[in-house]
Amino acid sequence: MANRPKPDVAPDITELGLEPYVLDIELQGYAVVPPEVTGVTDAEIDRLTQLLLDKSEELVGCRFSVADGPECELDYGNYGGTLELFSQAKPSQFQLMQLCTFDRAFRDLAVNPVATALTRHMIGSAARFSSHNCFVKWAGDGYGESLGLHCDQMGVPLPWGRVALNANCTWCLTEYTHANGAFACVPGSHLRSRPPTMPGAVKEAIPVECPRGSLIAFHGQLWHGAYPRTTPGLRVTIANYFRHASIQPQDDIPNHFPRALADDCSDPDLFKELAGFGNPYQSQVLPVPKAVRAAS
Ligand SMILES: O=C(O)CCC(=O)C(=O)O
Ligand SMILES: [Fe+2]
Repeated sequence: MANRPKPDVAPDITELGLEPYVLDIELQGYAVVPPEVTGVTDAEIDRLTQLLLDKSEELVGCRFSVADGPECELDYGNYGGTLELFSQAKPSQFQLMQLCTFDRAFRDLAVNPVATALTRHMIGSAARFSSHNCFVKWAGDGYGESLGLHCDQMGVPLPWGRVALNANCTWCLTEYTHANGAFACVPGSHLRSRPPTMPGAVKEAIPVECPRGSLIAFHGQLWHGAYPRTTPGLRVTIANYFRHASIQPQDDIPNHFPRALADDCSDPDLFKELAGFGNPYQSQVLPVPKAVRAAS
């Protein structure tokens, strides 16, 4: 039909067949994208997981396995956690940070075409990296009764508009079930333009259950958290966190990320753009006029 209106999405959304996920993001505030669509293979998920388990062992000092969890009891001392503080829950996870400095596999994931197309749908062409983190979680209190419900955009003052100022690409390296400690969210809450109201939000929350390798892409205004893990073993997650260029990054990637590493990935140009390297005004970027003196 000659006059059929064009859908209001970028060409890469159409080319990658992502319209159903865009619709989910628009209506529910999140989309669960299966590995067949993201193109991330089973072997790649295995390798990412093993790298993270090895790094965990290096930092914590005991072995970790997806099936059995940490080999030892873990002691956090007086550390109370982050989202755990909402309910005074005892932390049963830790985060590994700056993943893109560890190995090329994490940089390739950071520029995954499906994840970045969905992120740009939410934030626009001003999308930039904020931080790249891993969550390693075992059986325990999780975030407690509050489920740690929050919005990733909560640092931005109200009123919030419809453009996401943060977006999150959560890669589930292990299967997500309610009992395994799945992501929790209130579908459609990104349309309420405000942070969660407690404790009512907990009753509205649902577990997002999905197979290993899935991507959960979600809007910075979605009310979300996670359920405690009640089964043995580990939930291993990569959270690639994006921001609008007007928002401060969690990790100062523009100034501190080693630039040579950015060239070593599947899409260096995209990595550098999302990293936000080369901000102007950090040197005398604009010329100054020259004084012209009359010859004496
Ligand atoms: O523990 C989780 O799954 C949620 C973590 C979270 O809030 C986030 O990645 O923004
Ligand atoms: Fe979050």
